[in-house]
Amino acid sequence: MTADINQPLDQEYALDRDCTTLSRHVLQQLQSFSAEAQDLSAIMNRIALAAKLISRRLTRAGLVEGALGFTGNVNVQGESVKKMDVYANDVFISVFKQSGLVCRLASEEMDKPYYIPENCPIGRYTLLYDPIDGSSNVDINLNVGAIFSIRKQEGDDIDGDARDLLQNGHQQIAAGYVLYGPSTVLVYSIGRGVHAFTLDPSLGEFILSSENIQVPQHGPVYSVNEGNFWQWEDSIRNYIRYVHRHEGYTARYGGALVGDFHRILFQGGVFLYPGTIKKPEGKLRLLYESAPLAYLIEQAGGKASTGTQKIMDAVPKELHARTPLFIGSKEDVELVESFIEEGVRDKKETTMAHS
Ligand code: AHM
Ligand code: MG
Repeated sequence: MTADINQPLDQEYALDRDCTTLSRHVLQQLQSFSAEAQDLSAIMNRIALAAKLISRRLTRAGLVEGALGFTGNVNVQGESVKKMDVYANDVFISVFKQSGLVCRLASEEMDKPYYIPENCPIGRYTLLYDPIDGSSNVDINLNVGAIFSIRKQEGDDIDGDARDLLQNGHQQIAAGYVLYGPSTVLVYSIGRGVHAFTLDPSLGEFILSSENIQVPQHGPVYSVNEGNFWQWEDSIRNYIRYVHRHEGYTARYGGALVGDFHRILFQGGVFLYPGTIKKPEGKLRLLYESAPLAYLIEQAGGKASTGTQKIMDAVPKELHARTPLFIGSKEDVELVESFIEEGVRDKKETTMAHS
């Protein structure tokens, strides 16, 4: 029998791969041990800890007292709050206490940002997050996620109104999400490509699983809640009619943005959450959902649009501002945009004809 000359190399590769943890990857990416690089690496490490805690609770949710169901309260968005929303929201706050890293946390679940005063003299960062995205999936054991974004604080925010957060998506210095699926996956970018880490439960560590992810320029999937068809503008209805009548399209919708986005990131296609005639701003929140995912998709070579403008350029009027969202492969987002442009043109012509 001949010796397998590849074995030592394979082993070396496997070892190296297993050692590529999230915090090490951030430092490698920045190619520096500067204070800022250490901060970002430490912030990502804390987010990973939050993800592990939430993942642990989710995997045992059916067995744990008080993990499932509603709290009976309604959040600032007017939505019924789930117990898991509260738990996950608090976990993020807890992991950043006494860290010296993050001064403010702004979340979809909280009316106003949460300040950690002991961190503020040195922690000039703000974490924006959606602690459990797709929480209607929680009670039925389907995939959910978390979305996060990091911005640098500008000014002293003496009034505590966090006005400096009302800026476009280019102010983000990092963004990512956690997908709680059959395995727990953390995807992040610090403006140097998009990378995925899978939680290895035996190590309790997120290990690099895909580096420099690029979204295909076109994919077969369109992902949208078609139950809203009756409420949409004609432009979106026309787009849906188009994909129904052309070969090569397939629908996939999981009711949880992170899962639907993850599929598109890896396989291409487009996710749509349009506004309706009555609610043109749609459902998804710019600061906690759309802008972080737009940051990621642009890093992966894709596109994110409100229909008429790049998500990254959109400026929120308030912390909980919403925008329509069309995100994914470049060609597929552009196709949706072309229907919206046509709709705008048709409206203008009708108005002119009536004036
Ligand atoms: P949530 O953050 O309150 O869970 O709401 C966001 C979710 C997204 O994950 C998902 O894409 C969408 O809402 C589903 O909404 P709908 O039930 O209207 O299709
Ligand atoms: Mg959400």
